[in-house]
Amino acid sequence: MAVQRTFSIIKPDAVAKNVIGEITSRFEKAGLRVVASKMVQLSEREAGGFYAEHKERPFYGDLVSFMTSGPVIVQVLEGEDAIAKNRELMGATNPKEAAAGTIRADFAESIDENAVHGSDSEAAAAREIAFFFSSTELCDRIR
Ligand code: IDP
Repeated sequence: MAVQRTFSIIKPDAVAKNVIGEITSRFEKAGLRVVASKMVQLSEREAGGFYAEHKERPFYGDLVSFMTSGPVIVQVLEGEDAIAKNRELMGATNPKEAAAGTIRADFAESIDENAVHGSDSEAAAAREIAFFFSSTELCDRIR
């Protein structure tokens, strides 16, 4: 299995709940390593651009206002099969359907406030990492 990088957001609901460390700890325990991390307050323009693929969906406006409602932690995670591994740790989009023990089952309240984002493909990971991080903010070869 190849070493990959994936992009993660700890969303405003989880930051407000003070579970940044608990969520990051799940990444680490699963063998993923944080290679970039920062707290940011997204503007409407940034949140809207990040979720542009959902522009026509009925929940787009609510999603943008939720994502700008408070600070988020954006991270790049690295490890074997990182994209799929992170999606597995996150659980289903709707926390009510998320498997027991997943981040969304344990920390999220609803489909629109669901604690975390994670890239769903290599193309998405590359686009999303570049959206938030410059190359000098990504740490290589942490051993
Ligand atoms: P994902 O975050 O599990 O990859 P996506 O389908 O890419 O799910 O949706 C992006 C985000 O949009 C979700 O995490 C959730 O916050 C929000 N969302 C998706 N579907 C709905 C919905 O039906 N109602 C409200 N919000 C939704």
